Amino acid sequence: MGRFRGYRMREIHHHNTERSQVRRNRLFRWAAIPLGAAVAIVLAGCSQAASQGFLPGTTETTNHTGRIINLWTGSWVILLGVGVITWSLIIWAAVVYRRRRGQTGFPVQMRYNMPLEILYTGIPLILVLGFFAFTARDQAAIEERIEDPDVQIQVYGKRWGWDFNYVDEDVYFQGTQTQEQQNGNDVVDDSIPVLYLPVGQSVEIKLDSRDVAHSFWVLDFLYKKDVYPSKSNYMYFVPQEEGVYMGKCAELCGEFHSLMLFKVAVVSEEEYEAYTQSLRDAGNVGQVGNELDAFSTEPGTGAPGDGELAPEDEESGENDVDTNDLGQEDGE
Ligand SMILES: [Cu+2]
Repeated sequence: MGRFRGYRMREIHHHNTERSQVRRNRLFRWAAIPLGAAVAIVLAGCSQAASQGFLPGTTETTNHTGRIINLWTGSWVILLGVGVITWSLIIWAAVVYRRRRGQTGFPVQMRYNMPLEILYTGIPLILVLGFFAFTARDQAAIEERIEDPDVQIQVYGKRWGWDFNYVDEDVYFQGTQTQEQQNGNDVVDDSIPVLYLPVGQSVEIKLDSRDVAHSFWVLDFLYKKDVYPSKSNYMYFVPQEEGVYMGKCAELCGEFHSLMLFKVAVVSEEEYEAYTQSLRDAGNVGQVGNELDAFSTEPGTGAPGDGELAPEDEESGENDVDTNDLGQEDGE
């Protein structure tokens, strides 16, 4: 049976050589559609948004964003190339080898084609190794420690807000949870805590949590990092463009996680000095410490927080509690 069928197919093929020539020309016309679409997408890429793969910010937002955008768009270009080739081959095979009128059963089966199998194995291997190498290269550059940063900031994540210690200036800001508008679906803009950074200066951000795992994510910086209790993480970068950038907690941390917003204001050196001075004038001198850690403030733990927050410490007079003083270490 099988041999007979194979014979019949070859016969049909032989008689139809001329017609299949015509068909092949028609096929090229069909192939032109996906190719044309791909070219259109590439040409549309001339717009700013598309040329950076629809990522927010610009290549100059921080000293890392150009590198991140290149990795992202470069990966997409290669993967779309693979996609176009693969989709074209699938469509081509489906059209050329479709069942013709009068054909029955299976066509001749092909297997153990060494060159093809080497190709199938080799190309993905090269792609995976390539992506790995470029990712490792960029990650190493982004994570590289700045030994002597111009500005040191300590960020505390807490349910559901942020505290900012300006380490060199010895001042601090305690944020609260972002407020929702009473009528409407938006938040009260003024209630979002703001971290100020001077433009063009190298920054080290030390990340700590008072309670659960959070994540510090500035959207336009194209980078986020987990914020853990009892382990410090670090971020190093140079903000290069003045502006106000939205940030949010990127780790589901509880009921009001969605309101754990913040902003990063990248400002001139003078504005930065003026801002930290305003904190000093408001009495926010010193550093917010770990005394407000959710674990150490549990009653009866005997942790360092207990004594400092207890109102019976009358000598110092520091503890006639005004919330701004809570958890403030002796800065001087
Ligand atoms: Cu959070």
